[in-house]
Amino acid sequence: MSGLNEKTVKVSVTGASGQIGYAILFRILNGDVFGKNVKVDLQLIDINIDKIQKALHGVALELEDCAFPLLNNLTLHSDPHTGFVDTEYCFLIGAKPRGPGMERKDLLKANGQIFKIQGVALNEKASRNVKVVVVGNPANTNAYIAMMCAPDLSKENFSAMMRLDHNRAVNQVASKLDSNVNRVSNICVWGNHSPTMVVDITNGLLNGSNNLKDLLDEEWVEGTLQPTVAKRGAKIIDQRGLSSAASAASAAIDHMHDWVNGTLWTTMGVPSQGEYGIPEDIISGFPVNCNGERYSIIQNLDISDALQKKISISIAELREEQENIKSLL
Ligand code: NAX
Repeated sequence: MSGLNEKTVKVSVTGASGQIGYAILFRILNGDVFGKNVKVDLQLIDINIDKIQKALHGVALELEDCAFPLLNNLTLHSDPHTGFVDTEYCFLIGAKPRGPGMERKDLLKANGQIFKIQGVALNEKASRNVKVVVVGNPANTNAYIAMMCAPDLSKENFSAMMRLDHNRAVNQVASKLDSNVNRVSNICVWGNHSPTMVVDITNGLLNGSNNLKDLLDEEWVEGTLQPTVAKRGAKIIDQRGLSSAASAASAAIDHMHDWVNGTLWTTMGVPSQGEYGIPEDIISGFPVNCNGERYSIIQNLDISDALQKKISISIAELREEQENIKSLL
């Protein structure tokens, strides 16, 4: 008896030969998202350039060499139309990096094209219940583009990764309070995955009952927590010489894990339906809970005027990004 049940899930990963791809695949096949008894059909996608496809084949050799019992089938692709066939869980990681002299809006357009093609391919080929998390930057707007290019899928199938920002905030708070991350809950990061993101501890708890607002002074929250989270990516590039990869992969694992298995409270970038005054279809960080099937935005939270003002700045940035890619849709 293998101990494995009959369930097999179909998972697609784009940008699979990149840094984050290299860090995430081994975790997926270790059972960190779907559990230790669920087999995985893994569809890896990267661009059609010899060097990159060769690297992808190299990654595949390593995956085979791990002898993961959960690996049911492994296929390699350069076309999302083949890589997304029947996919149920999709990690959209691949994106163009910002090149020298490239403006943010040029990057938006270049990556917008990628996510347009991928949205169309998901619309045609993916399972109707596919869960998509976009990691490739600018993640929120890329997720918006893919969502808008997949009109036959529910908008709820699409999300952007804000979990790295969330995890960074939780870690900072736990370490400030000399506690453990699993004792800190109900923190959220609103807005865009960019330096305008807004860390919100208003409803945060320590040990499930002590309000973070009573334990952390406002000066530290504003002057240390918020900028530390907002500038963490830049600090990692400065120190490591490369952008965050394993922590980003870990956050994507957490994001999908909680969406699939359920959670009482986390942050996901999901399309607004007008909640908290955020315009419809903007993909913003929201506090959500998940019941194992679907996520729900947590409703009726108190938002102070000061917090609302900061969220509005991040939402204005997202609207501007949408404006920049309007011609693609
Ligand atoms: P790498 O440059 O190491 O890898 C990117 C991979 O994507 C490459 O293998 C490339 O060939 C592939 N790719 C490019 N276009 C593609 C396409 N059309 N289809 C399939 N694959 C394609 O970058 P990496 O460090 O892995 O980062 C990937 C993305 O994640 C970047 O856009 C990065 O900015 C973003 N990040 C997002 C984070 C978040 O919190 N949302 C945090 C980490 C990371 O910065």
